[in-house]
Amino acid sequence: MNAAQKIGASLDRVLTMELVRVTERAAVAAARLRGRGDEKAADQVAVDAMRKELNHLAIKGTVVIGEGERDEAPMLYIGEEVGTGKGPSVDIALDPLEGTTICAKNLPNALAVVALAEKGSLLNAPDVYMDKIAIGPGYPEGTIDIDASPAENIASLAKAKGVTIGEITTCILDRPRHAKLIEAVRATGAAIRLIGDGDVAGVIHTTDPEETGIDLYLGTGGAPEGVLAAAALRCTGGQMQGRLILDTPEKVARAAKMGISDPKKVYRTDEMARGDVLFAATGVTDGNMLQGVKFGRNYITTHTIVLRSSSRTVREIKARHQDLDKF
Ligand code: VTB
Repeated sequence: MNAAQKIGASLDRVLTMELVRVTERAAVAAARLRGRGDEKAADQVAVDAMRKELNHLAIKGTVVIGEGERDEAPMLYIGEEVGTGKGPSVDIALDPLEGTTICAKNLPNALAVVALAEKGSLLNAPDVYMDKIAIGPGYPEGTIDIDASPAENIASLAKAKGVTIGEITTCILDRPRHAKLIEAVRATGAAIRLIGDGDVAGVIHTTDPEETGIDLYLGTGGAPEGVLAAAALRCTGGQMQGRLILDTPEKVARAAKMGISDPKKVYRTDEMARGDVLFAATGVTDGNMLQGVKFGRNYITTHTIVLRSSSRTVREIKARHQDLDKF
């Protein structure tokens, strides 16, 4: 066993379940502020809760995808060290509340999300947009191509799945910048699920089309969210491609500082999330894959998906929490 494998083994064994607590705690905190119309407050409580729980983990963790640069994010900023400091050195990508607006409006698919990987194995993406395309597992390599047209990608996917184009559903963020994309997809006869926010969930939904009804994710969203989604796909076996949108000299320079020398590079799933990866997401609001937090009379229930790349195990954990003082 080499050093990397050793780290991998301990990542799996010790941390898979521990990671569940991290997203559970953040999700419950955010869920208390569902539907209140206050995005910032919901995000803040999720950040606090996630940070507290992360600091209980026996890791020497560094946040590489977080709430922002140190000067703009007081907590869980990029570069912040988390964990007890005793344990494997790992990189962490997180979004304590993915879909702050969804949570504030109590609409579907807000999540608390975290990914953990061997040091140096997550793409350190700047907070810019990323063009994304993703499908779930089970399709031949090359079924999709970020440089092909929507019509070509949809036809290729329909063929690989053995269905008609009209039976394919794509997921796209509802944004004016996607007007042409939406038009092009509709022209093919495929269906679109337009989402207001939450493209981490959108990409992950492609991994289980029978459950979620989503076959293909298309469009431009946050690059940090792209890396988080890629971490999930690394664990389940889907295919994702992403290209950073570095459309100003300032963005090119910012990316260069983070080690990105080719501004036009297409990143594949395992270039955004390499090595041994763990991923957890807990539903904040009810969604297509995960139920939201429920507040019972004497308990709270949470629904979490936890994934690990080395075994491709997909665990769904429905937890009933009775020690309410903890939350
Ligand atoms: C997406 C989505 C997020 O940002 O990445 C999106 O996953 C992209 O940015 O939930 P715009 O909102 O500017 O389009 C969010 O909607 C919010 O962070």
